Amino acid sequence: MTLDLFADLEQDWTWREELCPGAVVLRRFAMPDDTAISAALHNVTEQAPFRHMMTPGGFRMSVAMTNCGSYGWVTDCTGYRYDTVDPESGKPWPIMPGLLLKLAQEAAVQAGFEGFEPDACLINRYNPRARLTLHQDKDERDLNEPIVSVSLGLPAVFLFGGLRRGDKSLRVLLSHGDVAVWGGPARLRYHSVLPLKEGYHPLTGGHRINLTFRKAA
Ligand code: MD3
Ligand code: FE
Repeated sequence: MTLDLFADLEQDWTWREELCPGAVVLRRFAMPDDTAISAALHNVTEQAPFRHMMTPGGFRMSVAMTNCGSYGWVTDCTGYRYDTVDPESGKPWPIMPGLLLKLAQEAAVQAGFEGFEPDACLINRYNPRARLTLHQDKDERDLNEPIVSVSLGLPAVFLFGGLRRGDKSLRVLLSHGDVAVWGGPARLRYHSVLPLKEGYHPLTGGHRINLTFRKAA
């Protein structure tokens, strides 16, 4: 009796929330590895520091970004693309840490996407008031491949829309350790992140970090 009770309690550290067909949030899935993830990220950002990129429209992004993996997502006055080289250094992006790759693949399997082999990890850093305006992720070559997102640090309100820009959206709070996976019928849904509220998190201080694992090529 007592042993069964402990078995149930031990399974409550993570749970899943289906947002719609093809999109699921694995709550706190990354939490057991958070310090190791943070250490791996520090190593990446030493080689490829966070920077505020420019949109093709001439705006400086409020979210600071960098990448690891064979490909990195970049934006400049000429447009959006995936590039094997960091334009700031002229060097290849840092290697995707094995721990991060494993986490993304385990999350993909949990969400029903077997055989996910991400070759790009976009790393977003939100300061207070930073936000991401409504967009679709469609710069990847094969849109049948899912995307896995890992949220760390301060929570953010994520707006999960439909397949058309004007569709009504669902508000989802993404908190420390939450992993979202979307693909299939949800792959091209519009989404945005509301301006980050000020706060303090023991792992990230005054920031929110979001990692998105993609198969770019
Ligand atoms: C999209 N990042 O980098 S990922 C991006 O929190 C990006 O930094 C956001 O959008 C961030 O392109 C959000 C979380 C997410 C979760 C579920 C989704 C994005 C989704 C479901 C459908 C489409
Ligand atoms: Fe996105």
